[in-house]
Amino acid sequence: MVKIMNKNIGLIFSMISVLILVTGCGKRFTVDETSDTLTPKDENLIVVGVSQIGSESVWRTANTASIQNVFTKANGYFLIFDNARQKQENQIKALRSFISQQVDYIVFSPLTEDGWDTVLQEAKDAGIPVILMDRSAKVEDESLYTAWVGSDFTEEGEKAGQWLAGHLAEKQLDSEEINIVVLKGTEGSTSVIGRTQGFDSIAAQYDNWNILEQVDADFTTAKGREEMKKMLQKYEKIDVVVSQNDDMTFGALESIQEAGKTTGAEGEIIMISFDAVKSALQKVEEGIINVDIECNPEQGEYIEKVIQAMENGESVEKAYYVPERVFTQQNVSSVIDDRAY
Ligand code: GYE
Repeated sequence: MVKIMNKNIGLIFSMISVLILVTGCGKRFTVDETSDTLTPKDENLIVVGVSQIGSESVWRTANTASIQNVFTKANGYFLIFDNARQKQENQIKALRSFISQQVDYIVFSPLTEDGWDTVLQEAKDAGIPVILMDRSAKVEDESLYTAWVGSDFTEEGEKAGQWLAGHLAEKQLDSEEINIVVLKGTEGSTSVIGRTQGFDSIAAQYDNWNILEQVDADFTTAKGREEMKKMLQKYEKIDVVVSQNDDMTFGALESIQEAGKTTGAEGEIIMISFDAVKSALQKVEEGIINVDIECNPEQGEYIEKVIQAMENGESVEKAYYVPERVFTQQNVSSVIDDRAY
């Protein structure tokens, strides 16, 4: 496993150790620029089919943009992009369509971890390498995909827990009873599994941390608002909200304000969020969100490096982790202006 740093990505990719050798040999197409359809003449564009989960969050939109910015005709690619609108059946349909079009590579972000063996076997039988992006797939046979590029979600969850432990110690609240609620994203997704496990592993070390409830709010603002409202009615004392993405945080903040409570640096409720999109970082700066655990959506360039390595007949690693940081009021100002999403 490799942690990718922006600076030395080229070096890392050239030093990649032997794991799997996949050749990107496939069809070559020419693109009819007027109609944007493919014609199976011999040309140099690499055809990449991308199945995206949906557009549930700001993070997801940034992730899509990073793919669309990299897989351009100017860079030598023909991109076939499909938005599955949060449905696994749509993703399976998209993958089958990529297979029948004999694309050179399939890139996809699995909605949840289960249920991919059959369609990935079909891709393998057709000789099309599959690169997983962001979330992962639990498959019986690991050779059903070539590589995965994404975040260390367990580490993200641990960072949230470690930050909370430090914060409570600083405020001399480490022997108080601390009531925590968790807004979870899409059930069964890699990001939720990792962030939950990571945070829970830290929570287990503190007897005074009391996780009241972990609810599914599907990574959306509307659900975050709705679920937070219910919990505020149910529990009199909530000290900490752990929200597994910024979009749910935005909804939760609305419900908290409506209930007449305050959050953040000087507030009653400690807000912990994930993703670190620009509008959330502004709330960190304003002291409304205490901490935002970054999840890096800009994965297109890393996926492109994997494809280039395969095109050159080089071996690639099975897993690539993108670099990520933690933002609080202390360090957030320097990054806000440059945030593209
Ligand atoms: O945190 C959330 C998105 O899987 C990392 O999915 C991704 C998550 C991200 O909808 O905002």
